[in-house]
Amino acid sequence: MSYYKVHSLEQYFKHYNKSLREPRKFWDRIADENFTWYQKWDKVVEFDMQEAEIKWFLNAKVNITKNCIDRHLAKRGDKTAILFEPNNPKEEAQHISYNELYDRVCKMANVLRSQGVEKGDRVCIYLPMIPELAVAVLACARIGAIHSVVFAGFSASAVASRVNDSECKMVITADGGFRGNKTIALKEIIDEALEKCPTVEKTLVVKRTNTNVNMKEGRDLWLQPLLDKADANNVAEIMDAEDPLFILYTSGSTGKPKGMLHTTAGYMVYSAYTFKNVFAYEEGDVYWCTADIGWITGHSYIVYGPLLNGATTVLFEGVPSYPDFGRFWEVVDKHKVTQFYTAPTAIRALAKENWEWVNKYDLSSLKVIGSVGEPINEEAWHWYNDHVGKKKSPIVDTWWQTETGGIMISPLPFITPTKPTYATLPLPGVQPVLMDDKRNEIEGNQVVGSLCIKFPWPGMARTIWGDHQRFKETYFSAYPGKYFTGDGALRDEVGYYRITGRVDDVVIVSGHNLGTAPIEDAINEHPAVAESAIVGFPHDVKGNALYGFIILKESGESRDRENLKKEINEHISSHIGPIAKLDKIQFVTGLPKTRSGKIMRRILRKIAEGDFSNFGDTTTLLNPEIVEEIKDNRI
Ligand code: 7RM
Repeated sequence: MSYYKVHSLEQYFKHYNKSLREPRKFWDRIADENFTWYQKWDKVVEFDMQEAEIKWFLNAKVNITKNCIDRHLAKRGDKTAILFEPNNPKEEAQHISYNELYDRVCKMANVLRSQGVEKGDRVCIYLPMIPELAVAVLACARIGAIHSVVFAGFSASAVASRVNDSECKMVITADGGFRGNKTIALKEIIDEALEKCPTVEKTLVVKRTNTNVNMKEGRDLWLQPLLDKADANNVAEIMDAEDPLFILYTSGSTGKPKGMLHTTAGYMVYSAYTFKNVFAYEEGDVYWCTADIGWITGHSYIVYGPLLNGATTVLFEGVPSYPDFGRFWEVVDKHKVTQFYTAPTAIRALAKENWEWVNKYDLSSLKVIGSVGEPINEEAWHWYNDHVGKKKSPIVDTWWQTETGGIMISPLPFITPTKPTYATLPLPGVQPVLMDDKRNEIEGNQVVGSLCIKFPWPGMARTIWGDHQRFKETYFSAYPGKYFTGDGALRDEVGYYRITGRVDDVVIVSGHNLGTAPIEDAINEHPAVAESAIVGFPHDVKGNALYGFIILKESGESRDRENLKKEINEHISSHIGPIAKLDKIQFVTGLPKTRSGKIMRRILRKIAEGDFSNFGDTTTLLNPEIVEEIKDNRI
């Protein structure tokens, strides 16, 4: 029996139990049967969860790009690997076959080597969502260079701090990038960043927007002429299972971003296995994840997971609102997309618009639709289910983190019955537990607690670049011997998990623990409300009280504000209880969000407290201007 694919609910439980009883045998079999190795492992896993030391597939030798590309060439050489859909719908889509991807990655790998990049060197990739981004990532992996993709929306100072933290030797960028009706001057941002980056020796520049840029003598090189001269064959570097594959920065709760380090073999096995199962991937599917490769979702589920399975993966350069709010659905229709994976923030933004934008297009190719990045509220879940999935394509609400490398808790489509707002069951190999304040494991169902994982899985991050102590303290100290996710969750009567949000989003009002997510859910159901964020602020009597920041729908704009406030509180009262009523309600036109769509509650909390002095690390903030507006109108 193969463990690579789960085919039924009964089999899910079989595989799950196998992975509990014999995790080594379970992963051994998956790794053995589905990848090509130069040399197999001596031992499946070795770990010390107290010291945060984890190793998988010890002493195995492998190259992830041989598994993503080379091994598919015999059977799928002409099949489309990457389907590039440009920002401008009038620009032609590009179908890059596996053969062509091989050529492009080999050439790029040879260019990197000829420019002095060696195994173990760090390369910062700061590119828009164009094929060169995926090619650069894979070329690094091919020669054993550690890629550090920085989302091409970060500011110069954010780039500089990431480049310096991991001492990158090279930056790969573009003259500019297209995003909706804007162009972004990427090279200019890099020029500014590199004034403070002494370790960078070379930058390679892709031509995308044809804007004029400064090329610094001795440092900056146009990429295309180098590629034109490069050899289209490249012998992949033989990597140890635990050699670093990439660094990806994720914002910490304070100060400096954390460079999460992922290694080679475990990440490969885990991203491939989870992709296959969570998206019920079958040969011939056209899979589309709308994330940016600058986030972990793009690493695992645009590049590595799909290519490891020989899939066709759509790479979309644009945004959901350009040229209009039908773009996502136009692309699904145009390329007959079978799996569509996006974030609740995008779903909510589109749900605010007329659903005619969806109905204009034929979405009948869709089989599975997914959600990732934050808790999906009930209203958005239903909109997604009704208008996009047409109640026939299951929604996979996938819970995971940059740190976990791949999806951890999610329904398996056509196997696990879905339940709105629930990520449902752990994937085989994943052992979640809920912990109480006294650090005891909470047994049984219908319980809430802090979400931990009590056994290692292959895809987990191994350390924070340059700071193992911080890795240990952040993830392995709160509950000794367990990985602490930082999220809270509830387990319902059948054992389904619902992620309620970061544990620090819990507010204690008059001694009651209130998760802000369910309150936001309730508020968002009010017909006049588009989106909301709730935080606690100190209160003389209650200890804490609740402050609500609320965005109205267009239809709510004309309503009397005082009446609306009353209605919203009555709504909360009847949905959750009077204890969850808001003391203060401020109507806002936007919420401070990270570039990946997560609300930065830390900033809202400061504003609610009336402390405007130090908002901490705001480099990941997408819309700094909204902070000023919210501050000015604070109640
Ligand atoms: C993949 C990703 C991780 C944090 C995580 C959660 C939240 C992600 C869900 C979710 C509820 C989900 N990586 N989160 N997915 N919360 N339901 N399906 O987003 O490192 O950027 O963020 O995102 O709080 O800890 S991430």
